[in-house]
Amino acid sequence: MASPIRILTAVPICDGHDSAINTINLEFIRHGIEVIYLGYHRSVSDIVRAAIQEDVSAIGISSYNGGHIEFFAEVIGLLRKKGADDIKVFGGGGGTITHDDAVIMKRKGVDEVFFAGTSLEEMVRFVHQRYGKSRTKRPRPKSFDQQLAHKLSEIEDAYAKGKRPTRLRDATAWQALNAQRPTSKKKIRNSRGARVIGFTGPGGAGKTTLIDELVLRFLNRSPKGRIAILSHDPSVVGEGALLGDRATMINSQDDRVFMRSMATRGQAGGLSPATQDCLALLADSNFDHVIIETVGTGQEAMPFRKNGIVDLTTLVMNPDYGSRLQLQKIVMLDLAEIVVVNKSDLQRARTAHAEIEQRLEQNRRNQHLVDTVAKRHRDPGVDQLFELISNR
Ligand code: B12
Repeated sequence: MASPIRILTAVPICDGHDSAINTINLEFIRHGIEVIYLGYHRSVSDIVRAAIQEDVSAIGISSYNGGHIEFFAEVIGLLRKKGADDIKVFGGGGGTITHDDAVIMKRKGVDEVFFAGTSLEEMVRFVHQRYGKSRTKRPRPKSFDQQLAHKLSEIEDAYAKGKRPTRLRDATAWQALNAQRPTSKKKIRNSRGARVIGFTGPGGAGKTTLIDELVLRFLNRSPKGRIAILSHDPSVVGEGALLGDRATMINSQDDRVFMRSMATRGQAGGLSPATQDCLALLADSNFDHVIIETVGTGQEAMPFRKNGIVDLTTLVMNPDYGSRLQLQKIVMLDLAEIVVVNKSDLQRARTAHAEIEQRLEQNRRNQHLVDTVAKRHRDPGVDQLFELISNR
């Protein structure tokens, strides 16, 4: 089995027409494609950075507000400049892109432009045919991020073929490359280098928004620091996946943040078969912190238990977990060092805090309980969580 095709989709800057791409994304994932969705109102540099870090085969742009000839050309130009012209560009924009425009766009390097009336089936077929072949001849990476992205793909590809990757073979070269990178690392918590912080919790608790707010604080506090995020979303029937965390992460669209989205590819429990090796590579890569986010998990999940893959575990809860009895069943309440009640502006949050506090007291483990409202800028609860994570 080869890895699924990975593509990035986005809507350009100053454009809020996302309904078309939302429909197209769902059709792609139903047909085995992994789609990293960046959201709307996205700049050329955000799109190219994400495409390189995610090591996608192609970028699909949906453009309705005009300026498409220039925008598509700028994406292609920046990909070339960054040595990533193996990443192809295609897209559409209904009737706003004329046939004459499309001729110019193709001359400038766009693979294909889809017009009004094209069936979803036709677009899926195009992606499978054009981007389905494995990319054997990769360009020589021009940057650290590009090299890292290629290596993460190698690990995922090896697992897709049922093998464990042989990445340790060139570990020395990797370490030498790493040594050239400046780092502001102050804390070395483990032999691998970076501190690995795990975030887990039920779907909809606000993990992604919370991580994005923590990243903002990290970037402000460490003007030269770098952070990596390994984010997971579930694969669906048909083996595609909508990897949508980037669309929520606004502050993390920054050159000092390396983010990689992973699909679970059939593994239960919140992570992918390749997670552990990918995480080890990131932890070896001179980031100050590595954040790992699981998919939304259930009561019995213990995603980070295996081989102590994280240094610190944070469980993010929604105040609406049901009755107090439900708390007894959530295994991570016994294991997490930090428990966050996010959305603490909701009516039930005070009761939730009291009930979870009582539940944690039974453990006698000195666990921390923090209330946050991640969607609120400068939330004091998120500040408190950031200090807690930074100082532990
Ligand atoms: C729905 C819509 C809206 C909705 C958007 C909702 C949303 N969340 O997306 C709302 C009402 C919010 C809206 C707002 C505006 N809109 Co409007 N909108 C449309 C409309 C009617 C349909 C677009 C659409 O989604 N079509 C459905 C898709 C599935 O079909 P399609 O467009 O034919 O696309 C095909 C292919 O191109 C392909 N495709 C499309 N994208 C991609 C991407 C990839 C990767 C691939 C493979 C294929 C592909 O898929 C389809 C296959 O058949 C168009 C008019 C039109 N008929 O195109 C105007 C239109 C795009 N809007 C327009 C305008 C002006 C606006 C506003 C500025 C209006 C205003 N003054 O406020 C705002 C701006 C919004 C913003 N923030 O950017 C103009 C743009 C004019 C231009 N560029 O020259 C249009 C053309 C209407 C018009 N004739 O004036 N709009």
